[in-house]
Amino acid sequence: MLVEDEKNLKSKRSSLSPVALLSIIGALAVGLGILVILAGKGWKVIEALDMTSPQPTNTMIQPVTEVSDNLKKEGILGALKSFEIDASNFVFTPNQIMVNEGDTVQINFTNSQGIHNFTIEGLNVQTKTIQKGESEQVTFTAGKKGTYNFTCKVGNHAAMGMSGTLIVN
Ligand SMILES: [Cu+2]
Repeated sequence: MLVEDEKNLKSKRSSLSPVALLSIIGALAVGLGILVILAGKGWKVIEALDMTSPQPTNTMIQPVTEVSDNLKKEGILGALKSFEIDASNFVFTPNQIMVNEGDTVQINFTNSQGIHNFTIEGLNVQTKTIQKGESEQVTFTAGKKGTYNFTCKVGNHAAMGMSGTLIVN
């Protein structure tokens, strides 16, 4: 068969000599090899990007809103400071918030995982215990300078990491 084919090619004076055919096949093989190598490198880059960074131990945010400055000037109230605090197993995010003495503090408490509540020791602040996907709002006046712990009172959640700090300056 091969010999016949070669004879046919020669007799038909084909424009593609066997040498030219081999060159093309060789070039295609090299090209395919390069593609395979590039694909491998691309995959490694994706794997590297996929690595999750470690969780920060301390998180802190600025209040979402800072309004009622007029009331503050009038000496009626501190500023209204609103914070979003999310609970999950077993951490509050953020776990540190800072306000000024006399501020009205509004906590929008959401739960993205597990069953939790939000309690501030020594300030008589406590939300209901809520399920995943639920939220609760609690508002209080930061009456006295100091550092207050907030915790989740469910089971041993506080000991497992569900505690944070409210700083009143
Ligand atoms: Cu909890």
